[in-house]
Amino acid sequence: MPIINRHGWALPESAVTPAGFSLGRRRLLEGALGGAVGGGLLSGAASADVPAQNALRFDPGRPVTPEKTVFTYNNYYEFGSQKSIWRAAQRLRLSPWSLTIDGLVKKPLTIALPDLIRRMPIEQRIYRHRCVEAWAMTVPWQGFALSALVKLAEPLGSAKFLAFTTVEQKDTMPGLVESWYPWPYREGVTMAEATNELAFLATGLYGMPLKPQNGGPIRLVLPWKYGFKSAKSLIRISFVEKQPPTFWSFIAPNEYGFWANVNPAVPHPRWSQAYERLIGTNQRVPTRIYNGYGKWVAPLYAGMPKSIWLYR
Ligand SMILES: Nc1nc2c(c(=O)[nH]1)N[C@H]1C(S)=C(S)[C@@H](COP(=O)(O)O)O[C@H]1N2
Ligand SMILES: [Mo]
Repeated sequence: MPIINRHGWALPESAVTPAGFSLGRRRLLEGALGGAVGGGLLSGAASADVPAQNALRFDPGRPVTPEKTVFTYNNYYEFGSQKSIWRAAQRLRLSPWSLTIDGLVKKPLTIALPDLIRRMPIEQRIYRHRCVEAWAMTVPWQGFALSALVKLAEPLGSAKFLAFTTVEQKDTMPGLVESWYPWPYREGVTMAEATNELAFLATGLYGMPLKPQNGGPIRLVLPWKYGFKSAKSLIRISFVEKQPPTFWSFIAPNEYGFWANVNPAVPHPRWSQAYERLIGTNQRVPTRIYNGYGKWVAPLYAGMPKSIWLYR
């Protein structure tokens, strides 16, 4: 993504896109839960109606990208800067895994991932994904609303932002030796963004546990923002008072600012954002403001300039 304008879209245009993709409820829950628990849970984990309702409310309006494509075309700099890091990423240890929730909260917590998943209302969300490099996909996540985790943490009134931290496994992540990068990978959102109903924590993908290359076992998904905001393989979510520093804004603040809302009218300093390329079909389509999610998120930025994604 980064400093050199490297368009990594050399992808075999093999896969046929499955239209009308949908997952059964059992498969969706199994994906989220990593198959770690038995069937007894399936009846109790979430209201059966929620996934169906959200599948309609968040209809991506275009076919889901083939899973092979989503599994093999990735950005995950801890494993290298090529799109083909999926093989290297298989070394990531996904278990045991725990997530720490701390900072300005009434209920700080370090919780094993399977326990967290059991407590959260698991559902499926099919979201458009838009990378700042001007490529896009359509991705069926399983997981839970970030707002459910905020509720669990009971933030204090002084908490204004959430800061996300990605795991650093020095022995499995060759990219960490690139010492000019400010590891660990960090991201952040405002409290209002975190509690917006679109903000999501994914633990599954295509009804399977989230794979390492896609940010397993748990990652952020913010579909109205450029993909770099959606930090992978989270180990910590801290509630803080001040806008937290972020990985990419440290490297290139005028290219990858804190807000990073998808906006076709604001070019990246080195390329246009007016169009995007759908990975898998190669189709070139116009980019939409907030990646087409303005109905949900535009009010969050009322009064801020339309050139918002550059603003720090
Ligand atoms: N920890 C971490 N998270 C990350 C990245 C990364 O390099 N490291 N890349 C980001 C970028 S630029 C994009 S486009 C998405 C890609 O997610 P995907 O590979 O699952 O499509 O992850 C984001 N999250
Ligand atoms: Mo990206």
